[in-house]
Amino acid sequence: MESSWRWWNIPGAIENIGLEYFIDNDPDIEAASRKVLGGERLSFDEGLMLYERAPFHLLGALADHAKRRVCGDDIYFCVNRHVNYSDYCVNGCKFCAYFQEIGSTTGRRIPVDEIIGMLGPGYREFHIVGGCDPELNIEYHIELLSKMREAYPDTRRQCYTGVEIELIARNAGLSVDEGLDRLIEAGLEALPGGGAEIFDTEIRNRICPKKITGDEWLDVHRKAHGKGIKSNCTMLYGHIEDRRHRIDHLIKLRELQDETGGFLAFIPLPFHPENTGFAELPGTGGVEDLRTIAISRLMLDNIPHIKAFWIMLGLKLAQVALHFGSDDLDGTVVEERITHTAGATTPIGLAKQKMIHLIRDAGLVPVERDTLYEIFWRGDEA
Ligand code: V47
Ligand code: SF4
Repeated sequence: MESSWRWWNIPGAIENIGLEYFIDNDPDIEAASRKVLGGERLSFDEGLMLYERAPFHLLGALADHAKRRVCGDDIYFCVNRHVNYSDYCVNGCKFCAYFQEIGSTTGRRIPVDEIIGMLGPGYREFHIVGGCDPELNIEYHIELLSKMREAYPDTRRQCYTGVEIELIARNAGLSVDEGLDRLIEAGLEALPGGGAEIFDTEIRNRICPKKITGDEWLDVHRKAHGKGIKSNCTMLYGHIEDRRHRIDHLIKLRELQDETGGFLAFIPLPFHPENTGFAELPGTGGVEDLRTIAISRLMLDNIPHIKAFWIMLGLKLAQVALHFGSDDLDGTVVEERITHTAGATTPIGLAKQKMIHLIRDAGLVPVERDTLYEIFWRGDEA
């Protein structure tokens, strides 16, 4: 399946491929495309211009080029399991269909031993997140982390968004630094990327006014990186923000990455409106999803991995995204409640063999990884 032919490797590639088709005789698009091909960083204006105006196939080809520079034909996946330990949340974000008011009787708050019973052998990662539930104190989380480590020492523990870390620390009367130290000591190995939403203050105040600010979220990750803890980052798009807010968000992530180098992967999350405070919004279309993945790859020239989270994109679009700048399908997941309560129709849980098949079917090479991108198996090996 693998072919060594790449249009950008041909001398004068842009001209050869048909300037009029790809570049559309637009000197701005041509100049920005040449920057990408030359490995130069895009500015805010260049990013926004490409996002808005670049022909669809050009944007995809540029992102694919940038992706291949980092990892060639490799596409990563992880045999992982998500657990949402509590639905209760004090933040009540308007875009969230998942949370339950504290005190309601319909939520689920899972005792530590029950979570341990839900896990099992064979996973490379446990991805543990939940609502901001003040009734679960830091001792609960310390017990959870240490019991996971004891029961499954070889499975990576990627737990708690920056938003949860801040709440867990504050409720224990600790600083974020001290809270992180306690959790790391108990077995925390990496932070997932949730809670970033959109950093722009005006938009953030309208979609999640009670959540920590964008700067505070970035600071939790800065502090974690300073302690040698790697993390992911996300962006929730397709609600009331526009493309300028998205480019601004990507640049803020890029700046922190320049400072710390601690982000492993970026995950763009398309908004699912069902059962949320924005149920009247239409949600994103597939073309916008692919354009967003592509521009993320182009702007985030210092974050190695861009995930196509199949749970939110749908399996087939996630597979196509592997040709638009994504190099990672996330994982088998097993249980995911946040998007499914908001109307995602993807199956919950995907077997490893199906993931391998999807990647191969895209003409690419499946590579099994853990949270920290340690590699266990490559699909081109015997
Ligand atoms: O922070 C909430 C988002 C995030 C909705 O780090 C919604 O590897 C769409 O961060 N429609 C949690 N999105 C999920 C997340 C994640 C997922 C996969 C991998 C990783 C990783 C992280 O889900 C929340 C929020 O931004 N979200 N509600 C909704 N209605
Ligand atoms: Fe709570 Fe997270 Fe939902 Fe916001 S997105 S209401 S913080 S569970």
